[in-house]
Amino acid sequence: MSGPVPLASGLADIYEPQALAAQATRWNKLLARFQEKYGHAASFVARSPGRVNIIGEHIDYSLYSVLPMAIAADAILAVSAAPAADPSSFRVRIANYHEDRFPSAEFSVGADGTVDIDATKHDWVNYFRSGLRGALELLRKKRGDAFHPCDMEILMDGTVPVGGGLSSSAAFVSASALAVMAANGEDPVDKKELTELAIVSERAVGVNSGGMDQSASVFSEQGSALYVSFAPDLSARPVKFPPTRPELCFMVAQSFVTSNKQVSGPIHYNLRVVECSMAAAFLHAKLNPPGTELPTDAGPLGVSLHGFHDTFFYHSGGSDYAAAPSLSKEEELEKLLALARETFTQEEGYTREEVAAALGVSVADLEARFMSKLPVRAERFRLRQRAVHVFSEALRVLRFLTLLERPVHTGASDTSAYNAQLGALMNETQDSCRDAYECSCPELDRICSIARAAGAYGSRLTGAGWGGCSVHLVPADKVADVKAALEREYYAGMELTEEQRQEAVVVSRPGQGSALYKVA
Ligand code: NG1
Ligand code: MG
Repeated sequence: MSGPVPLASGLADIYEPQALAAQATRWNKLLARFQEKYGHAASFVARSPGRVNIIGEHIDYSLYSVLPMAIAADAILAVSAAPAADPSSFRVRIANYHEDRFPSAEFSVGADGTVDIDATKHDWVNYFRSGLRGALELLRKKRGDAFHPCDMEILMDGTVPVGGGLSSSAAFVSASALAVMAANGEDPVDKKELTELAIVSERAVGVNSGGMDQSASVFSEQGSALYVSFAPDLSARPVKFPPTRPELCFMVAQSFVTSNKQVSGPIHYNLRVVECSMAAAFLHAKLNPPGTELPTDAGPLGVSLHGFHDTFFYHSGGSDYAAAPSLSKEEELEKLLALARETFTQEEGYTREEVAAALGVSVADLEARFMSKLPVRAERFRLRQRAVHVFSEALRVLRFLTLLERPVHTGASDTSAYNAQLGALMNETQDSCRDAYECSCPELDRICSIARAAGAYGSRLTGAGWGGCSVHLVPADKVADVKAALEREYYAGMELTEEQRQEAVVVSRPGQGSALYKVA
């Protein structure tokens, strides 16, 4: 990331022209409140946005590529920093613009530099603490033991709805880490380092997540979706949607079904992570001679691999399915999909005993390996469905990308057929999420069918699911119809606040990723 950009010129690069005036007011209010609160001006603002995932659901933690985009809603942190007053510690004062909902906090971090986080308590400041912890670890690694962090004063404002599936958490953690790095003189901030630390940091407060949200929040460029890859290394590249007729819009619709990963995580999300890891080990055992070591810690970012990818492409010895260099990624995935269908014959799932037997280990070993870090309550593990979802979803991402990068419609006056192909892939994702991965819910299913009937090419849940948000690929001339249909057939019967009604359905354009803005 290049150095901070001046505030005034910076805002026009982030927000759409029609939102600019309101956003300038919001930023100015934040800075004025900062001055009022702390008695001096902020020196910079760290910003990171939320995201919506276009395609590639629940495959980031299996290290398959995904295609999200940043949205305009964001977390902004006004910051000032000064050399620590106490030579053996440093102090943080943090407040939220919406103080009534998010109370202020003040804490010191001692000489050992340990930032305590109590993940069992719901506290908005935890997200800052996790970004702080990650940034400090990185800075200490880069600068050695002599590094002494500054005192910091912070005022935060977030516009990403909390718990709404648009990654308010990744926006806040990434903006926090960026703020801490900048406050301690890191200039420029390396986007890859920032993303990697935000991914690891967020695990301290949430679930055992993949890295899609943080990548989208940090790396995105305005006007482009982001193709994010996790293996063999984290990388991201912007991908533009080609011009189409009719023009394409993304609509994001809330279900207002709350999916609180911190409450239901042990049941839902973390169980999926465990099921994917077990499916990978199961397939690995089938593909390799007995006694072949299961891959451990093969994932990026120094944490354990939870998914499939490395199992086959880096570790499988001599099997038909091992990556032959001549196979394209699509061909590899097609083979894996066929293998999963042929291997996992039990629709009803597998018991611990059955999985242990297939792996040639005891149930105690199985539990120690897969279930000791994360609480798991399931009796049966639906390995067939999870594996089929992951491989087919990874394929859909590649197909979607191919469509975007090699559009077949050049010169056509009407690209409806092309648009519909993109939409069909999103619809298949929704079917797979509903039936195979079981991460949808009746409300999300309903929203998708209402939107499709009103003219959306493609409609699906976005993010973890089990509630939260949906994303729709809609021709520009049908945006009003889709909105009206959702209002009439879904939201009308609900009791919503004015704010909720406002943000229930929005048109989102690919937005700008993390950056720093100089105040003076
Ligand atoms: P949400 O719940 O929408 O923030 C989660 C994970 C992602 C990804 C998606 C499913 C976190 C922070 N993020 O997104 O990494 O796995 O689910 O595709 O938990
Ligand atoms: Mg989140």
